[in-house]
Amino acid sequence: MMRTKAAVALEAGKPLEIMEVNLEGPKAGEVLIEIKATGICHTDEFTRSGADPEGLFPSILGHEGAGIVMEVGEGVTTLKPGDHVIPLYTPECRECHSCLSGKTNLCTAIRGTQGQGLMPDGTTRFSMLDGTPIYHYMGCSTFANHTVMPEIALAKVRDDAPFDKICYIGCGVTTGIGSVINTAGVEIGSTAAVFGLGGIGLNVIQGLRMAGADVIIGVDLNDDKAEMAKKFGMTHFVNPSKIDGSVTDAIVELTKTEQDAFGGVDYSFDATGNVQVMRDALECSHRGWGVSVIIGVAPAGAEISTRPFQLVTGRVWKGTAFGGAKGRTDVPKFVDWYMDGKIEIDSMITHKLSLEDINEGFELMHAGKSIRAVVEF
Ligand code: NAD
Ligand code: AHE
Ligand code: ZN
Repeated sequence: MMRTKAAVALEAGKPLEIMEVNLEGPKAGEVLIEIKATGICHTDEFTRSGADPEGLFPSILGHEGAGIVMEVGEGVTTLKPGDHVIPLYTPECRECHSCLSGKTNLCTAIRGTQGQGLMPDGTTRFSMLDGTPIYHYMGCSTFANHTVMPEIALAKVRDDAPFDKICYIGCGVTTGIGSVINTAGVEIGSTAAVFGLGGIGLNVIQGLRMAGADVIIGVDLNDDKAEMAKKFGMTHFVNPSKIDGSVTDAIVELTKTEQDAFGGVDYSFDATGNVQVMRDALECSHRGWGVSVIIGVAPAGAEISTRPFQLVTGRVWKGTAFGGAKGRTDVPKFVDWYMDGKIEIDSMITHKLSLEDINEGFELMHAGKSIRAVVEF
Protein backbone atom coordinates (compact mmCIF):
# COMPACT_ATOMS: atom_id res chain seq x y z
CA MET A 1 0.00 0.00 0.00
CA MET A 2 1.30 3.48 -0.93
CA ARG A 3 -0.05 7.01 -0.83
CA THR A 4 -0.51 9.22 -3.87
CA LYS A 5 -2.06 12.57 -4.70
CA ALA A 6 -5.33 12.64 -6.62
CA ALA A 7 -8.22 14.88 -7.65
CA VAL A 8 -11.26 13.09 -6.23
CA ALA A 9 -14.85 13.53 -7.44
CA LEU A 10 -16.64 13.23 -4.11
CA GLU A 11 -20.14 14.10 -5.36
CA ALA A 12 -21.81 14.77 -8.70
CA GLY A 13 -21.70 18.42 -9.74
CA LYS A 14 -19.03 19.42 -7.18
CA PRO A 15 -15.48 20.59 -7.97
CA LEU A 16 -12.83 17.88 -7.61
CA GLU A 17 -10.96 17.78 -4.33
CA ILE A 18 -7.19 17.36 -4.25
CA MET A 19 -6.12 14.92 -1.54
CA GLU A 20 -3.74 12.17 -0.56
CA VAL A 21 -5.28 8.74 -1.14
CA ASN A 22 -4.23 5.16 -0.48
CA LEU A 23 -3.31 3.00 -3.46
CA GLU A 24 -2.81 -0.75 -3.18
CA GLY A 25 -0.08 -2.33 -5.30
CA PRO A 26 -0.76 -4.30 -8.49
CA LYS A 27 -2.34 -7.75 -8.17
CA ALA A 28 -1.92 -10.53 -10.77
CA GLY A 29 -2.18 -9.20 -14.31
CA GLU A 30 -2.02 -5.59 -13.09
CA VAL A 31 0.49 -2.78 -13.40
CA LEU A 32 1.31 0.24 -11.22
CA ILE A 33 1.76 3.40 -13.30
CA GLU A 34 3.16 6.81 -12.44
CA ILE A 35 0.97 9.22 -14.40
CA LYS A 36 3.08 12.04 -15.83
CA ALA A 37 0.37 14.00 -17.66
CA THR A 38 -3.36 13.83 -18.33
CA GLY A 39 -5.74 15.74 -20.56
CA ILE A 40 -9.21 16.82 -19.45
CA CYS A 41 -11.81 15.49 -21.91
CA HIS A 42 -15.45 16.55 -22.05
CA THR A 43 -16.37 13.00 -21.00
CA ASP A 44 -14.71 13.65 -17.61
CA GLU A 45 -16.99 16.69 -17.27
CA PHE A 46 -20.00 14.62 -18.39
CA THR A 47 -19.38 12.21 -15.50
CA ARG A 48 -18.36 14.88 -12.95
CA SER A 49 -21.59 16.76 -13.68
CA GLY A 50 -23.80 13.77 -12.87
CA ALA A 51 -25.06 13.29 -16.47
CA ASP A 52 -23.40 9.86 -16.83
CA PRO A 53 -25.74 6.96 -16.01
CA GLU A 54 -22.64 4.95 -15.10
CA GLY A 55 -21.18 7.73 -12.92
CA LEU A 56 -20.01 6.59 -9.47
CA PHE A 57 -18.85 8.64 -6.50
CA PRO A 58 -16.41 9.00 -4.88
CA SER A 59 -14.20 8.30 -7.85
CA ILE A 60 -10.98 9.40 -9.47
CA LEU A 61 -11.84 10.58 -12.99
CA GLY A 62 -9.46 11.06 -15.94
CA HIS A 63 -8.86 8.75 -18.91
CA GLU A 64 -6.49 10.67 -21.22
CA GLY A 65 -3.09 10.01 -19.66
CA ALA A 66 0.50 8.97 -20.20
CA GLY A 67 3.03 7.65 -17.74
CA ILE A 68 5.70 5.17 -16.70
CA VAL A 69 5.41 1.62 -15.41
CA MET A 70 6.65 1.42 -11.82
CA GLU A 71 5.81 -2.16 -10.83
CA VAL A 72 4.16 -5.17 -12.44
CA GLY A 73 2.00 -7.80 -10.77
CA GLU A 74 2.35 -11.56 -11.05
CA GLY A 75 2.03 -12.95 -14.56
CA VAL A 76 2.55 -9.67 -16.40
CA THR A 77 4.75 -10.42 -19.40
CA THR A 78 4.40 -7.56 -21.90
CA LEU A 79 5.45 -4.65 -19.65
CA LYS A 80 8.31 -3.94 -17.25
CA PRO A 81 9.26 -1.10 -14.91
CA GLY A 82 10.45 1.94 -16.87
CA ASP A 83 8.23 1.32 -19.91
CA HIS A 84 6.30 4.33 -21.15
CA VAL A 85 2.57 3.68 -21.52
CA ILE A 86 -0.74 5.21 -22.45
CA PRO A 87 -3.78 3.99 -20.44
CA LEU A 88 -6.60 2.55 -22.53
CA TYR A 89 -10.25 2.92 -21.55
CA THR A 90 -10.89 0.52 -24.41
CA PRO A 91 -8.56 -2.39 -23.63
CA GLU A 92 -7.35 -4.93 -26.17
CA CYS A 93 -7.09 -8.43 -24.68
CA ARG A 94 -6.80 -10.14 -28.10
CA GLU A 95 -8.63 -13.16 -26.65
CA CYS A 96 -12.29 -12.26 -26.06
CA HIS A 97 -15.08 -12.92 -28.55
CA SER A 98 -15.11 -9.25 -29.56
CA CYS A 99 -11.34 -8.97 -30.10
CA LEU A 100 -11.27 -12.25 -32.05
CA SER A 101 -14.19 -11.15 -34.22
CA GLY A 102 -11.95 -8.59 -35.92
CA LYS A 103 -15.12 -6.50 -36.33
CA THR A 104 -14.77 -4.13 -33.38
CA ASN A 105 -12.35 -2.43 -31.04
CA LEU A 106 -14.79 -2.87 -28.14
CA CYS A 107 -12.95 -5.54 -26.14
CA THR A 108 -15.35 -7.11 -23.66
CA ALA A 109 -12.82 -8.85 -21.37
CA ILE A 110 -13.24 -6.43 -18.44
CA ARG A 111 -16.08 -4.08 -19.49
CA GLY A 112 -18.40 -5.35 -16.73
CA THR A 113 -16.17 -4.48 -13.77
CA GLN A 114 -14.86 -1.36 -15.52
CA GLY A 115 -18.39 0.05 -15.61
CA GLN A 116 -18.73 -0.69 -11.89
CA GLY A 117 -15.61 1.35 -11.13
CA LEU A 118 -13.69 -1.77 -10.12
CA MET A 119 -10.63 -3.74 -11.16
CA PRO A 120 -11.27 -7.07 -12.95
CA ASP A 121 -11.24 -8.97 -9.61
CA GLY A 122 -14.18 -6.86 -8.42
CA THR A 123 -12.27 -4.71 -5.91
CA THR A 124 -10.89 -1.18 -5.93
CA ARG A 125 -7.22 -0.27 -5.36
CA PHE A 126 -7.95 3.33 -4.25
CA SER A 127 -9.29 4.40 -0.84
CA MET A 128 -9.49 7.53 1.29
CA LEU A 129 -7.09 7.79 4.21
CA ASP A 130 -10.02 6.79 6.49
CA GLY A 131 -10.45 3.58 4.45
CA THR A 132 -13.53 4.61 2.39
CA PRO A 133 -13.20 2.91 -1.03
CA ILE A 134 -12.80 5.19 -4.07
CA TYR A 135 -14.02 3.95 -7.46
CA HIS A 136 -11.85 3.71 -10.57
CA TYR A 137 -13.10 5.52 -13.70
CA MET A 138 -13.19 4.11 -17.24
CA GLY A 139 -10.57 1.66 -15.99
CA CYS A 140 -7.98 4.47 -15.94
CA SER A 141 -8.29 7.15 -13.19
CA THR A 142 -5.56 9.38 -14.60
CA PHE A 143 -6.39 12.32 -12.29
CA ALA A 144 -4.04 10.65 -9.81
CA ASN A 145 -0.26 10.74 -9.71
CA HIS A 146 -0.28 6.93 -9.57
CA THR A 147 -2.85 4.40 -10.70
CA VAL A 148 -3.18 0.64 -11.11
CA MET A 149 -4.41 -0.79 -14.41
CA PRO A 150 -4.77 -4.18 -16.07
CA GLU A 151 -1.93 -5.10 -18.44
CA ILE A 152 -4.42 -5.46 -21.31
CA ALA A 153 -5.41 -1.79 -20.90
CA LEU A 154 -1.97 -0.30 -21.44
CA ALA A 155 -0.35 0.59 -24.75
CA LYS A 156 3.45 0.49 -24.63
CA VAL A 157 4.83 3.50 -26.50
CA ARG A 158 8.31 4.75 -27.46
CA ASP A 159 10.17 6.48 -24.65
CA ASP A 160 11.28 9.64 -26.48
CA ALA A 161 7.74 11.02 -26.87
CA PRO A 162 6.72 13.87 -24.53
CA PHE A 163 4.09 12.84 -21.97
CA ASP A 164 2.40 16.25 -21.93
CA LYS A 165 1.51 15.85 -25.64
CA ILE A 166 0.98 12.13 -26.14
CA CYS A 167 -1.48 11.91 -23.25
CA TYR A 168 -3.99 13.43 -25.72
CA ILE A 169 -3.59 10.31 -27.88
CA GLY A 170 -5.19 8.43 -24.97
CA CYS A 171 -8.55 9.82 -26.09
CA GLY A 172 -9.09 12.98 -28.18
CA VAL A 173 -6.55 12.57 -30.99
CA THR A 174 -7.26 8.88 -31.58
CA THR A 175 -11.03 9.32 -31.29
CA GLY A 176 -11.14 12.17 -33.79
CA ILE A 177 -8.75 10.79 -36.40
CA GLY A 178 -9.93 7.20 -35.88
CA SER A 179 -13.57 8.20 -36.47
CA VAL A 180 -12.59 9.38 -39.94
CA ILE A 181 -10.26 6.54 -40.87
CA ASN A 182 -11.68 3.50 -39.05
CA THR A 183 -15.37 4.28 -38.57
CA ALA A 184 -16.35 6.41 -41.55
CA GLY A 185 -13.71 5.24 -44.03
CA VAL A 186 -13.58 8.65 -45.73
CA GLU A 187 -12.27 8.66 -49.31
CA ILE A 188 -10.17 11.25 -51.15
CA GLY A 189 -12.34 14.06 -52.52
CA SER A 190 -15.15 13.61 -49.99
CA THR A 191 -17.33 16.34 -48.50
CA ALA A 192 -17.83 16.39 -44.73
CA ALA A 193 -19.41 18.33 -41.86
CA VAL A 194 -18.09 18.33 -38.30
CA PHE A 195 -20.41 19.49 -35.52
CA GLY A 196 -18.50 20.74 -32.46
CA LEU A 197 -14.98 22.11 -32.93
CA GLY A 198 -13.55 21.20 -29.54
CA GLY A 199 -10.88 18.72 -28.55
CA ILE A 200 -12.51 15.93 -30.54
CA GLY A 201 -13.95 17.86 -33.50
CA LEU A 202 -10.59 19.45 -34.34
CA ASN A 203 -9.07 15.99 -34.56
CA VAL A 204 -11.90 14.87 -36.84
CA ILE A 205 -10.96 17.83 -39.05
CA GLN A 206 -7.28 16.85 -38.89
CA GLY A 207 -8.28 13.29 -39.88
CA LEU A 208 -10.42 14.55 -42.76
CA ARG A 209 -7.51 16.53 -44.14
CA MET A 210 -5.26 13.46 -43.87
CA ALA A 211 -7.90 11.40 -45.69
CA GLY A 212 -8.01 13.95 -48.52
CA ALA A 213 -11.50 15.41 -48.05
CA ASP A 214 -12.17 18.37 -50.38
CA VAL A 215 -14.90 20.16 -48.42
CA ILE A 216 -14.73 20.28 -44.61
CA ILE A 217 -17.58 22.26 -43.04
CA GLY A 218 -17.18 23.07 -39.33
CA VAL A 219 -20.20 23.87 -37.16
CA ASP A 220 -20.00 25.47 -33.72
CA LEU A 221 -22.00 27.92 -31.62
CA ASN A 222 -18.74 29.56 -30.57
CA ASP A 223 -17.16 31.71 -33.32
CA ASP A 224 -13.82 31.62 -31.50
CA LYS A 225 -13.42 27.94 -32.42
CA ALA A 226 -13.26 28.72 -36.15
CA GLU A 227 -9.72 30.08 -36.31
CA MET A 228 -8.01 26.94 -35.01
CA ALA A 229 -10.32 24.72 -37.08
CA LYS A 230 -9.24 26.57 -40.26
CA LYS A 231 -5.59 25.84 -39.41
CA PHE A 232 -6.45 22.15 -39.21
CA GLY A 233 -8.22 22.08 -42.58
CA MET A 234 -11.77 23.43 -42.18
CA THR A 235 -12.88 25.01 -45.47
CA HIS A 236 -16.25 26.52 -44.39
CA PHE A 237 -17.69 27.56 -41.00
CA VAL A 238 -21.34 27.71 -39.91
CA ASN A 239 -22.51 29.14 -36.60
CA PRO A 240 -26.13 27.88 -36.31
CA SER A 241 -27.07 30.74 -33.97
CA LYS A 242 -26.07 33.32 -36.59
CA ILE A 243 -27.88 32.10 -39.70
CA ASP A 244 -31.45 32.41 -40.93
CA GLY A 245 -32.94 28.96 -41.33
CA SER A 246 -31.68 25.59 -40.24
CA VAL A 247 -28.08 24.39 -40.13
CA THR A 248 -29.02 21.38 -42.26
CA ASP A 249 -30.39 23.65 -45.01
CA ALA A 250 -27.23 25.76 -44.82
CA ILE A 251 -25.00 22.69 -45.27
CA VAL A 252 -27.15 21.27 -48.07
CA GLU A 253 -26.97 24.63 -49.88
CA LEU A 254 -23.19 24.79 -49.43
CA THR A 255 -22.74 21.38 -51.03
CA LYS A 256 -25.07 21.75 -54.04
CA THR A 257 -23.27 21.75 -57.36
CA GLU A 258 -24.26 21.94 -61.02
CA GLN A 259 -24.23 18.14 -61.18
CA ASP A 260 -25.82 17.63 -57.79
CA ALA A 261 -29.04 19.53 -57.21
CA PHE A 262 -29.71 17.59 -53.98
CA GLY A 263 -26.67 18.57 -51.90
CA GLY A 264 -25.63 17.09 -48.57
CA VAL A 265 -22.28 15.90 -47.28
CA ASP A 266 -20.79 12.46 -47.84
CA TYR A 267 -19.81 12.24 -44.15
CA SER A 268 -20.91 14.04 -40.99
CA PHE A 269 -19.72 13.78 -37.40
CA ASP A 270 -21.31 14.80 -34.12
CA ALA A 271 -18.69 15.88 -31.60
CA THR A 272 -21.06 17.74 -29.25
CA GLY A 273 -23.09 15.09 -27.39
CA ASN A 274 -26.31 17.03 -28.13
CA VAL A 275 -29.05 14.78 -29.54
CA GLN A 276 -30.64 17.51 -31.68
CA VAL A 277 -27.20 18.11 -33.23
CA MET A 278 -26.91 14.36 -33.89
CA ARG A 279 -30.17 14.57 -35.83
CA ASP A 280 -28.99 17.61 -37.78
CA ALA A 281 -25.74 15.80 -38.59
CA LEU A 282 -27.62 12.81 -39.98
CA GLU A 283 -30.07 14.93 -41.95
CA CYS A 284 -27.42 17.08 -43.64
CA SER A 285 -25.75 13.96 -45.03
CA HIS A 286 -26.35 13.02 -48.64
CA ARG A 287 -29.43 11.14 -49.80
CA GLY A 288 -28.42 7.68 -51.01
CA TRP A 289 -25.02 7.36 -49.32
CA GLY A 290 -24.43 9.85 -46.51
CA VAL A 291 -22.76 8.36 -43.42
CA SER A 292 -23.20 10.15 -40.10
CA VAL A 293 -21.01 9.21 -37.15
CA ILE A 294 -22.01 9.88 -33.53
CA ILE A 295 -18.98 10.54 -31.34
CA GLY A 296 -20.57 12.75 -28.67
CA VAL A 297 -21.76 11.18 -25.44
CA ALA A 298 -25.31 12.16 -24.43
CA PRO A 299 -26.73 12.59 -20.91
CA ALA A 300 -28.71 9.87 -19.09
CA GLY A 301 -32.21 9.61 -20.54
CA ALA A 302 -31.43 11.41 -23.83
CA GLU A 303 -32.56 9.68 -27.01
CA ILE A 304 -31.99 10.26 -30.71
CA SER A 305 -34.75 10.43 -33.29
CA THR A 306 -35.28 11.07 -36.97
CA ARG A 307 -37.82 10.10 -39.61
CA PRO A 308 -37.11 6.51 -40.75
CA PHE A 309 -37.37 8.00 -44.25
CA GLN A 310 -33.90 9.48 -43.67
CA LEU A 311 -32.51 5.94 -43.49
CA VAL A 312 -34.86 4.48 -46.10
CA THR A 313 -33.33 7.01 -48.46
CA GLY A 314 -29.86 5.66 -47.91
CA ARG A 315 -28.33 7.58 -45.04
CA VAL A 316 -26.40 5.50 -42.51
CA TRP A 317 -26.26 6.36 -38.80
CA LYS A 318 -23.17 5.02 -37.00
CA GLY A 319 -21.35 5.54 -33.73
CA THR A 320 -17.81 5.14 -32.54
CA ALA A 321 -15.90 4.67 -29.30
CA PHE A 322 -12.20 5.62 -29.23
CA GLY A 323 -12.43 6.12 -33.00
CA GLY A 324 -12.62 2.38 -33.57
CA ALA A 325 -8.95 2.13 -32.56
CA LYS A 326 -7.51 -1.08 -31.13
CA GLY A 327 -5.51 0.40 -28.30
CA ARG A 328 -2.42 -1.75 -27.88
CA THR A 329 -2.00 -2.08 -31.66
CA ASP A 330 -2.92 1.41 -32.89
CA VAL A 331 -1.92 3.81 -30.09
CA PRO A 332 1.85 3.23 -30.51
CA LYS A 333 1.36 4.03 -34.23
CA PHE A 334 -0.40 7.31 -33.39
CA VAL A 335 2.58 8.20 -31.18
CA ASP A 336 4.92 7.47 -34.11
CA TRP A 337 2.78 9.63 -36.42
CA TYR A 338 3.05 12.48 -33.92
CA MET A 339 6.82 12.08 -33.54
CA ASP A 340 7.22 11.90 -37.35
CA GLY A 341 5.22 15.12 -37.80
CA LYS A 342 2.32 13.42 -39.60
CA ILE A 343 -0.21 14.64 -37.04
CA GLU A 344 -0.24 17.82 -35.01
CA ILE A 345 -0.96 17.97 -31.31
CA ASP A 346 0.96 20.82 -29.69
CA SER A 347 -1.25 23.75 -30.73
CA MET A 348 -4.40 22.01 -29.49
CA ILE A 349 -2.99 21.87 -25.98
CA THR A 350 -3.98 25.39 -25.08
CA HIS A 351 -3.46 25.20 -21.30
CA LYS A 352 -1.10 23.43 -18.88
CA LEU A 353 -2.08 23.09 -15.23
CA SER A 354 -0.87 21.52 -12.02
CA LEU A 355 -3.12 18.97 -10.30
CA GLU A 356 -3.98 21.58 -7.64
CA ASP A 357 -5.52 23.76 -10.39
CA ILE A 358 -7.42 20.99 -12.20
CA ASN A 359 -10.81 22.62 -11.58
CA GLU A 360 -9.64 25.60 -13.65
CA GLY A 361 -9.42 23.17 -16.57
CA PHE A 362 -13.13 22.42 -16.22
CA GLU A 363 -13.92 26.14 -15.97
CA LEU A 364 -11.93 26.85 -19.16
CA MET A 365 -13.86 24.08 -20.95
CA HIS A 366 -17.19 25.57 -19.86
CA ALA A 367 -16.12 29.05 -20.93
CA GLY A 368 -15.17 27.67 -24.37
CA LYS A 369 -11.62 29.01 -23.89
CA SER A 370 -9.59 25.81 -24.08
CA ILE A 371 -9.21 23.03 -26.59
CA ARG A 372 -7.27 20.74 -24.29
CA ALA A 373 -6.08 21.61 -20.81
CA VAL A 374 -3.37 19.18 -19.73
CA VAL A 375 -2.44 18.51 -16.12
CA GLU A 376 1.24 17.76 -15.61
CA PHE A 377 2.41 15.99 -12.46
P1 NAD B 1 -15.34 20.19 -26.07
O1 NAD B 1 -16.06 20.81 -24.93
O2 NAD B 1 -13.88 20.44 -26.22
O3 NAD B 1 -16.02 20.58 -27.46
C1 NAD B 1 -17.39 20.60 -27.69
C2 NAD B 1 -17.65 21.67 -28.75
O4 NAD B 1 -19.01 21.57 -29.15
C3 NAD B 1 -17.44 23.09 -28.24
O5 NAD B 1 -16.61 23.81 -29.13
C4 NAD B 1 -18.84 23.66 -28.18
O6 NAD B 1 -18.88 25.07 -28.42
C5 NAD B 1 -19.53 22.87 -29.30
N1 NAD B 1 -20.98 22.79 -29.16
C6 NAD B 1 -21.71 22.53 -28.05
N2 NAD B 1 -23.03 22.52 -28.34
C7 NAD B 1 -23.14 22.75 -29.67
C8 NAD B 1 -24.24 22.85 -30.57
N3 NAD B 1 -25.48 22.72 -30.13
N4 NAD B 1 -23.98 23.11 -31.86
C9 NAD B 1 -22.69 23.25 -32.31
N5 NAD B 1 -21.61 23.18 -31.49
C10 NAD B 1 -21.83 22.94 -30.20
O7 NAD B 1 -15.61 18.61 -25.93
P2 NAD B 1 -14.75 17.40 -26.53
O8 NAD B 1 -13.72 16.99 -25.52
O9 NAD B 1 -14.34 17.76 -27.91
O10 NAD B 1 -15.85 16.24 -26.56
C11 NAD B 1 -16.92 16.31 -27.50
C12 NAD B 1 -17.91 15.19 -27.26
O11 NAD B 1 -17.30 13.94 -27.60
C13 NAD B 1 -18.35 15.03 -25.81
O12 NAD B 1 -19.71 14.63 -25.81
C14 NAD B 1 -17.47 13.90 -25.30
O13 NAD B 1 -18.05 13.26 -24.18
C15 NAD B 1 -17.44 13.02 -26.52
N6 NAD B 1 -16.35 12.06 -26.65
C16 NAD B 1 -16.66 10.82 -27.16
C17 NAD B 1 -15.65 9.90 -27.39
C18 NAD B 1 -15.97 8.56 -27.97
O14 NAD B 1 -15.13 7.67 -27.91
N7 NAD B 1 -17.14 8.36 -28.55
C19 NAD B 1 -14.32 10.22 -27.06
C20 NAD B 1 -14.06 11.48 -26.53
C21 NAD B 1 -15.07 12.40 -26.34
N1 AHE C 1 -21.04 5.82 -19.48
C1 AHE C 1 -21.77 6.43 -20.55
C2 AHE C 1 -21.16 6.16 -21.89
C3 AHE C 1 -19.86 6.85 -22.07
C4 AHE C 1 -19.24 6.45 -23.40
O1 AHE C 1 -19.93 6.18 -24.39
N2 AHE C 1 -17.93 6.43 -23.42
C5 AHE C 1 -17.19 6.15 -24.63
C6 AHE C 1 -15.87 6.80 -24.50
S1 AHE C 1 -15.94 8.53 -24.26
C7 AHE C 1 -14.31 8.96 -24.12
O2 AHE C 1 -14.18 10.27 -23.89
C8 AHE C 1 -16.95 4.65 -24.80
O3 AHE C 1 -15.83 4.18 -24.91
N3 AHE C 1 -18.00 3.92 -24.89
C9 AHE C 1 -17.96 2.49 -25.00
C10 AHE C 1 -18.10 1.83 -23.67
O4 AHE C 1 -18.02 0.62 -23.60
O5 AHE C 1 -18.29 2.59 -22.67
C11 AHE C 1 -23.21 5.95 -20.57
O6 AHE C 1 -24.01 6.57 -21.28
O7 AHE C 1 -23.52 4.99 -19.85
ZN1 ZN D 1 -12.34 11.26 -23.67
